[in-house]
Amino acid sequence: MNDTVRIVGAPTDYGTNRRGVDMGPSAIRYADLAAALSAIGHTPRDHGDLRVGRVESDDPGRDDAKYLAAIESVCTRLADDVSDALAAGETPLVLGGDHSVAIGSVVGSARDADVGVLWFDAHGDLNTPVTTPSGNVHGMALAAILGLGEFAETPWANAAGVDPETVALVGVRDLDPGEREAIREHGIAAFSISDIDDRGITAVVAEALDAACGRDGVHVSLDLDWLDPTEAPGVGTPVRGGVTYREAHAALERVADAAAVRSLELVEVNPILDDHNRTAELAVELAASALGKRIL
Ligand code: 4U7
Ligand code: MN
Ligand code: MN
Ligand code: MN
Repeated sequence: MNDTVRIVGAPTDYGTNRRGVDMGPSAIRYADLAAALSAIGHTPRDHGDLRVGRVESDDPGRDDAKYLAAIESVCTRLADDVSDALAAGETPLVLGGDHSVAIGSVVGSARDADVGVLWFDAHGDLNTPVTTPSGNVHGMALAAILGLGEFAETPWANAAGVDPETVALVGVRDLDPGEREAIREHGIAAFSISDIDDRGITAVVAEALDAACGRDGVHVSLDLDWLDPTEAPGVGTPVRGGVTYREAHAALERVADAAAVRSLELVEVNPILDDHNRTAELAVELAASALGKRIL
């Protein structure tokens, strides 16, 4: 783990139909992210936010992958920032924004490197423009990263070159039919919330790490809707029955123990829907756990 953490805000809401997730980076900073990183011995370097256009004045372009052109513009720039951070010996910490920003994070993290992906989410984010029920690209982010469906012809997205066999979904509980098929067809390791019920979070995370660790480590993508909505109400697509506060910390502590975190992102925090910034505060706490915070 590097000591310097480069914070990059990607304030998008192009990938979702609920407005407000573009304020995620501000809310997470306001929840004292920098202080939390300093307290555990890291040096935070805040690079500010990427410039992102306003969804209200942009054209969605197509119904089956809305605002894909705008998302390309953000993700291409984000990928460069993430790979610059790594080249400078810093650990990238990306603040979303909706989950479509993961395309940029992973493309940047995997540039000239062998990287796996740990996807902590209620959802699979494995839809393609053919299978999507919504047209929202945040539900297609992982499919884009893996070059599934038409994303095979979307060079900026599948530049990641991540092997589906080094991806693990942890705690999924809301999958669409096309996503189940993608998991089976491409051999993606998927651990559902019932696997966590049966075997416990630490056993599941150990297996997910085994599946997802590339030679150069792992990109950790944390969608706050992974947690139960009682803990994380400030998200656009809440799903009941999520992981608990302690399960979430335990998971990220184990990931930190594996000393494998190459890059990290916190996405889908929506301050408009939140309860006094509770979800942003939780995001900060979980980032600290993933970056080495210990109780003793
Ligand atoms: B998130 C959904 F249909 N699967 O594709 C879709 F249920 O980044 C939700 O995980 C996607 O929050 C949620 O629109 C995307 C829907
Ligand atoms: Mn997601
Ligand atoms: Mn989700
Ligand atoms: Mn969501």
